Amino acid sequence: MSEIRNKDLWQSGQLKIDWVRAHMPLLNGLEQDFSKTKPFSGLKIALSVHMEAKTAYLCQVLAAGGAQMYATGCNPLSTQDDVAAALDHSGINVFALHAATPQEYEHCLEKVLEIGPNIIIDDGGDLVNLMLTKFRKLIPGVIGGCEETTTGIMRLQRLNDTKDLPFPMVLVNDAKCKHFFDNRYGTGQSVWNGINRATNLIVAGKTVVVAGYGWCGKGVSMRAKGLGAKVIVTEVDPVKAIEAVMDGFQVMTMEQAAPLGDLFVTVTGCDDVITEKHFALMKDGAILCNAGHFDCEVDVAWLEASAVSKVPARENIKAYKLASGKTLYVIAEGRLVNLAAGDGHPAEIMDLSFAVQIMSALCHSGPQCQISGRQSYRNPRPRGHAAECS
Ligand code: RBV
Repeated sequence: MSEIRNKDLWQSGQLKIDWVRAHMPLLNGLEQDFSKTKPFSGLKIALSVHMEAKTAYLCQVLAAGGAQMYATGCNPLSTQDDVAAALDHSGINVFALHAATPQEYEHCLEKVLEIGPNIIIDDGGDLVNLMLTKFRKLIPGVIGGCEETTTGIMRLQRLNDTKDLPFPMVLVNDAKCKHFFDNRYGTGQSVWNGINRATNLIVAGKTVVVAGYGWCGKGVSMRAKGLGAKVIVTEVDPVKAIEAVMDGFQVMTMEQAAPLGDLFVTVTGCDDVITEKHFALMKDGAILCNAGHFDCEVDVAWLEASAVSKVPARENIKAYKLASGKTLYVIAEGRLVNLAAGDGHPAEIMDLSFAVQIMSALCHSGPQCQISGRQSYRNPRPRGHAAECS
């Protein structure tokens, strides 16, 4: 039933899953419990999360709990085809293709929804959005769901405000055990891993501009400083801007930072953070990337339309030569660099995040925790497991 690029890749994917499994003790414990208690027995779960090894293991733990799993990715570039093949090989329905076109990406989301899920596990909000547009007739079968990330929560909040959210969603990102660690230390490490793998350049001595000083921006800035960069933060929220100053960073507007930066990282969750007016001010050779959930922060569309030439500079890096004669480099099409040019957050971090995710899904799984209504829910306290959250 799966739709993946190449089933023959499964052994390489299996090695990746085996490695992370050995570093995810919370999920190991849940897997053991679930194989006896089967809390998701009889329930269909549709999952849209970055399709790499830790996510594959998450799917296997939910399946060990009795869930019928239907899994897809949540970004065309974060899907790893060998991992998708290994997950399929383990008997789970997977619909995910690396470098999917927008049509293929939506098709995969449709495949996991058309089975009529009871629980939705979403990262970024695409699955819920499609459920509410193309699959409304299946809404009565949905008990509820969970949302992994800040951007998805912002989308849910808008639906909740207009009373258009027809089932409860647990906001996993709001758990302290999620955003304190995943957003800050996870993003802090994985973004630099992605940038370093993509560029193979020294960070020490470079001027790095980090746009956004939320939990993710804090982590990216802290690790840039640790690698020896001169760090400039741009931040529109005045309180967070003061926090960045107190943490020892230079804070200024993107207009002021644009001519100074060697490397730019956007991590705001907002649209159009770096646009034409900033490109015009940048140094020849500046490198740009994004770590926010969607590829809307760096205006890559403008570069695509306006560059006089665009050529690959290295795997995962494209060089845009502008009419002014300067060249700007964009990593991974402006898609989230830690997953599109790396393997995502470290296993121990995702162990914590996915344990919270599983505890949240459990809230929808049985009569012991009935929640109803048109509402999104702050993360609940887990019952009797190690993943303490707020
Ligand atoms: N994230 N997942 C990974 N599976 O390797 N890495 C990061 C992984 C999640 C993280 O929890 C964040 O909230 C979300 O991706 C952004 O899409």
